Amino acid sequence: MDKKNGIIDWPTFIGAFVLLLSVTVPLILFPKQGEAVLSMMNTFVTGNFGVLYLVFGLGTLIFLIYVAFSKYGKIQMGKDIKPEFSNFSWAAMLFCAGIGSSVLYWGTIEWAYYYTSPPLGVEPNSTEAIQWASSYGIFHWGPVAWAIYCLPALPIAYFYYVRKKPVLKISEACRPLIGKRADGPLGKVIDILFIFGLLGGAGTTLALGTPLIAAGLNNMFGWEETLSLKTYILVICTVIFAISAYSGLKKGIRVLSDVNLWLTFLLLGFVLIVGPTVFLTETTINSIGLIADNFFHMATWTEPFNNMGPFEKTSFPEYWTVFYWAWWLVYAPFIGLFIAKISRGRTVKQMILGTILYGTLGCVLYFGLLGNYGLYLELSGQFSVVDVLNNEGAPAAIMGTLEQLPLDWIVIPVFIVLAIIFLATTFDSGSYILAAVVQNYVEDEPVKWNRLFWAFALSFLPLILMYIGGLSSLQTASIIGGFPLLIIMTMLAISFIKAADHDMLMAKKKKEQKKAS
Ligand code: NM2
Repeated sequence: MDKKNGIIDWPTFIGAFVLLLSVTVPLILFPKQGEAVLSMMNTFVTGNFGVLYLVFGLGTLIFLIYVAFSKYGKIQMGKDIKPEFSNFSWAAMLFCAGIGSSVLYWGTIEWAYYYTSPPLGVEPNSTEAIQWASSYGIFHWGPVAWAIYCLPALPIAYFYYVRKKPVLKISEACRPLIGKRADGPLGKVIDILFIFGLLGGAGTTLALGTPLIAAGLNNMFGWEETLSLKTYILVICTVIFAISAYSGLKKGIRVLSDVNLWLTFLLLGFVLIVGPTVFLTETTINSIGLIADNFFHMATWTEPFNNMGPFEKTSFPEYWTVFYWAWWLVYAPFIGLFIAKISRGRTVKQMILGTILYGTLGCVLYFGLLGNYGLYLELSGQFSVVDVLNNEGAPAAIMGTLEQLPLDWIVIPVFIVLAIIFLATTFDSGSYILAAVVQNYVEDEPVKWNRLFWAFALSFLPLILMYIGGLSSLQTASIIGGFPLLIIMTMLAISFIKAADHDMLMAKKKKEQKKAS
């Protein structure tokens, strides 16, 4: 541990903050032009490099499956120790950490976007579009997504438990590849880009989640959904978290996470029972089959012939699949740290298969129940989600869907409490890791003022994004933030293999020496 330079790693701290300001200040000063520039950047990156994100996503899944079943799969995170948590707690923690308020949002409404603007050249609002509508959401929250989450967990857990070197910096996890340069400018650049990515991803999350909560409060109390209401919501979520962090209530957020897990079970179970149970289960199973059948096609669909001959351009891959992979990417190193931490005693194979299977399963439940309930309302003619989506926007359509449930006056508050807790936990874990990365060493926990600083910094970008408005601006935050992560994640994967190979070779040599002597 580098104690001689003081606790705060100022170059990384200032570098990351300046990068944040250099993005946010121009957006505040010139919102109109800002929106145009964001949309240009979005089109440029997704249009020219979209294929990289897709290749990266599929490549990650294939790589991890190979690792799981190769000699690396047998590596245990800490020799001969029993896994610290039961499978159930491990899966629950993994899921809660990886998922935030966005699953409430997209789980309920994603299908409606795909129904009206479907992928794969399908006719909008057609019977075929219905099938893809209920499947594509699950795909975007499925095995590729969770593989992206799992990748950084491998090197990090390896250093934690096998080499017994706790890493809280991404640059540190790249050390086997970049050597001493991890301590120099290259290491700082990696950490700054990671922070930048996380700020972008959290920006997307918070700028989506806040209007959802505002819509819920509007539904419950009739409050107008103004920008100031949304600002209050962001501030209150930060304060809830700040109080629990500052008063040393370490358990606070843990308790909130548990509450969230049970409320989720309650909500989803309720929808399954009082909703159209048979429709929900049949549609979900049908979607799983459809995805299984078309997995590679979906993962590689780049819409190559857009606007050529008879082909019309939909930009579906750029708008959705690329955006999603980018969004999972920016969160990945940070969730990777968490997955690593809870995986003591597990083997690499268990970590990989567990993350992909349990993570996907959790998302299938949300999308299968909440999303397909909305689809049911639409198809049965009971309530047109699509109309409300087109006329009043997604938060209103989500509330409209929930209003159709019996006891909606309880369901909506539960849903909103879930979203608020999810937002507070995003602030909690996000600020923890941002603060840790800008410190030279961490004693027990990152310094408090540092943590609070990043908690407030986390709300800059979403505030501005909400002010500018538009789904595409929100998506751009993750897409741009995710771009450097494509390289950093590849470095992490190579680091893991290099470190494991090196240690295996050493172990073999040692054994041979012992035999010889
Ligand atoms: N992911 C899962 O906003 C959230 O729910 C946090 C978002 C990457 C799409 C994660």
